[in-house]
Amino acid sequence: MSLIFACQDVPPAPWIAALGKALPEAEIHVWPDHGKVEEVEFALIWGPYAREMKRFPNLKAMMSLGAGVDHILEQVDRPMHVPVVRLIDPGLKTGMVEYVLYNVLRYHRRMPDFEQQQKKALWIERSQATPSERRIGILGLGEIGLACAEALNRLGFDLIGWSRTKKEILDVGCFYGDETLKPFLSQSSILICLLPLTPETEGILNKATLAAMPAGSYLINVGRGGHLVEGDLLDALNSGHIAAATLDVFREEPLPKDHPFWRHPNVTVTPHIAALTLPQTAAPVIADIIERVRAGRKVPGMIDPAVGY
Ligand code: NDP
Ligand code: OXD
Repeated sequence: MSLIFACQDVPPAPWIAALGKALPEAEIHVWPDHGKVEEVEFALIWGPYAREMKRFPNLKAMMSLGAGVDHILEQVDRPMHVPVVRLIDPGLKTGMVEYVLYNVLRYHRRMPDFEQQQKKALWIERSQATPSERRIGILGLGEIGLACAEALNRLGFDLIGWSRTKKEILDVGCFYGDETLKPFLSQSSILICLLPLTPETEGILNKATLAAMPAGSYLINVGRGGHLVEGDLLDALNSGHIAAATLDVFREEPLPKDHPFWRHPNVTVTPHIAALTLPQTAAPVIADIIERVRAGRKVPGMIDPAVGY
């Protein structure tokens, strides 16, 4: 059995080492090397390589190197009969929880105000809210949204979440379906986007939905750049309706040097690092997926092409 590692801008050496340990019997090739085409059964993909996988007649699964699979599904000329699997990786989840907690606490404790004050040597006390007085909305209550909700709950925040299907989660006010989106947003004083990018969620953070949020609220987008209509956010920031935004993902990555987000005083930009997929935690997950696919067992993270995630 051989596995192709086709991942853009990801140094392969640590992956070869970790995958070699988790899958001692596998032959691992780094794209464009692929050995004998008929021996390739699995592909690990990050970037625009799904269409290239048509050349492998015995391919059994295309695995994303991350939680998102938009980079695979957008390639409609990929081998459509081959299942697509996302990673449900404990290390990735921990990284996302850390990033979300850090940024929620930064806004909750008004750190951007103090950062601005320090620039002018201003000693000004500001009002403080308790976590229970702060209602936080999470768009997407999947693997990562739920892990963030649990962590924020432990700090005592007042939580609401929005998903496609109905949910009941202890201490989280659950909304589902398109018709509840605006009521959900109208209560989210910090909004965290943890949706997958699909035709239904593309551009979901736009003029109308940002306007539905309370005046002076905050946005943290860690889903995908395609969720956000960038000009609409700039307008909402410039009018003061949205107080500040932390953006980890962008329509164009790397974010172009002349993009206004880089220099906007109320925008924090990070270069798609909310969580990196780490070889040491992901390799055992990948080995488990391969074992399950080969045994014909249920595979966690199997994508339903009909819903797009
Ligand atoms: P999951 O598939 O586990 O969860 C997705 C959630 O979004 C589910 O709750 C789902 O609802 C909800 N959802 C999907 N479509 C809709 C819709 N049309 N309307 C309402 N809710 C919807 O994904 P993960 O939690 O693992 O990951 C989420 C995303 O986070 C990834 O797709 C990726 O884009 C992003 N990500 C970003 C990273 C970064 O470094 N910036 C790192 C890792 C992930 P339901 O539960 O009803 O199915
Ligand atoms: C992911 C990501 O989807 O890092 O895992 O964006």
